[in-house]
Amino acid sequence: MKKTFLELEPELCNPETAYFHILPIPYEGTVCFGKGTDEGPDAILAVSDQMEYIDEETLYPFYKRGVFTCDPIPAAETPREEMERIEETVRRLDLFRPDRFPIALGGEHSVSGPIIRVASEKYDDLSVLQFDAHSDLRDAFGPGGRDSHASVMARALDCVETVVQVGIRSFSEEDLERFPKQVENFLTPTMLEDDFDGCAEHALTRLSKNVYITVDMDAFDPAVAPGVGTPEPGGLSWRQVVRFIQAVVAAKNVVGADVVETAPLGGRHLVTEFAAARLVAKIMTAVGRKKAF
Ligand SMILES: [Mn+2]
Repeated sequence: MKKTFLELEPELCNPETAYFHILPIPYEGTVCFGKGTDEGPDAILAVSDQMEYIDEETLYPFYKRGVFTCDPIPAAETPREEMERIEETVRRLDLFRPDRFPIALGGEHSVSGPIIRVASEKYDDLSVLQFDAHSDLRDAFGPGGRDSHASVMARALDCVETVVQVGIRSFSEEDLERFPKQVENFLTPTMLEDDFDGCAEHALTRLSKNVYITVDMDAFDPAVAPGVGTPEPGGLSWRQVVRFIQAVVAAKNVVGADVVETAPLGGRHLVTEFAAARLVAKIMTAVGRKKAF
């Protein structure tokens, strides 16, 4: 049977009336090191109904706006075909309709590229807020070329003017040469530790009115999310990421999000998929409380 986020009663997962649309994208085609992100969406859906359905900070019942889980996008043969398939699906399902809020579940990070492309056509003045250990700014990398997971923010910058990158602690010389100004949009874990409010304020001045959020689970410290392909020490805490998202949702019009790069460790090591599912619930809470209708 098809897995759905929260396994809700039929009236709460009607695609016509549900506000939140979960889009599982179990794709891994360009990853050259730690593998398993294609199992991420299923693992997140499988643990989602083990959460409580009420937010502990706000007492907001985030499920009540309705949550529809779309059919997973079947993986394509080549990275290019996959990107086209995602773009076509997001368009066909009309996921950026004003009365819908899409949350995609990856899958490797390249899947965000075509979603951001569609969002940038729907919304003028779109910027991207990325949580990630890696800047992902290479113009092309490895087997995926320009559609590599390591190039996804270069692809985002093809469509939007600004990408603010939070949690960054791994980038190449080439990134800095190609995007010399981008360093002003890097907010490293050290910067957040020293001055969280200053960092959030800086992000708000950089981001435009409409914002798309992409979360690579390796932005978190590996203690929070160990099941990722390329773990990097010294990452963000749970509360830093949640508070940052809450601050941006409060100040901007957040139009959609994705949570990618969960690579389940298997067995009883469910920490990462639980963190991803809870993060989706935190995003739903922040967005759902603000956009009351
Ligand atoms: Mn990434």
